[in-house]
Amino acid sequence: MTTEIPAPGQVFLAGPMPRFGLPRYLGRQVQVAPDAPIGIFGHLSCPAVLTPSLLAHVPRTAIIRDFHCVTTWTAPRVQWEGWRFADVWAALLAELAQPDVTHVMVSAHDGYQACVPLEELLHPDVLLADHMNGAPLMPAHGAPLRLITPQLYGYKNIKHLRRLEFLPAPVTSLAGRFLSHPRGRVDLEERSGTGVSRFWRWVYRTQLSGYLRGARALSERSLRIAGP
Ligand SMILES: Nc1nc2c(c(=O)[nH]1)N[C@H]1C(S)=C(S)[C@@H](COP(=O)(O)O)O[C@H]1N2
Ligand SMILES: [Mo]
Repeated sequence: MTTEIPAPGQVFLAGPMPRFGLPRYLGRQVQVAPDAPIGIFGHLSCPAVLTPSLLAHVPRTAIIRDFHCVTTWTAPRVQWEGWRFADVWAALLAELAQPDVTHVMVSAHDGYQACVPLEELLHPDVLLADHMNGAPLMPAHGAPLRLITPQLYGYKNIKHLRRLEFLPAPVTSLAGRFLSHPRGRVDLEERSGTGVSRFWRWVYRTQLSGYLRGARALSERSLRIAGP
């Protein structure tokens, strides 16, 4: 939800939502064709693809939600438009999925990936978004299509969607557990899978201005390389 008070341990940012992420990915500005299919793999009756022409059969929807990065910044009232994941699931994916599917490994064109519980993906706020604040999604924010999971930290809001892999169990590496929680709920402050999740707000808060400065520099450089 959008609120006057930020979520636990978060601070509101003034100005437009920054482009953000781990430095490794921020330096890689990818250009993806608008009609690039999204591959669907894993525990399915057969591999499949999601394409714009298939999504055209699903009703569109829009939401306004605060966007929370685990490093403690919150962008207030961001508007997203696209398709509710639950509608896409019902119309196109549920009939393909094996009954044991509990998690989805979501991969991006920049090499980023994150595992998200299916139960969280089916939350009515979760969108496959192709528009942000009334305009087509920019490459900087994950064009052509990104996942928006407002109830989960930014690290589960995967940009530049490339593939979804349906799984019967979660996948998290040791490094992944350090930097992210297997679920990542904002209201429960699930910042990290290390067992001392809330503590991380203090670590991130002291570094936040440096993270934001670094992200701006890397983004500007990669956007210059990608060209207008
Ligand atoms: N493909 C991809 N998706 C990603 C990331 C990334 O580096 N690559 N970073 C994540 C993190 S940590 C955050 S906070 C948000 C930032 O989204 P923004 O760049 O649109 O602000 O994207 C998330 N999704
Ligand atoms: Mo983040």
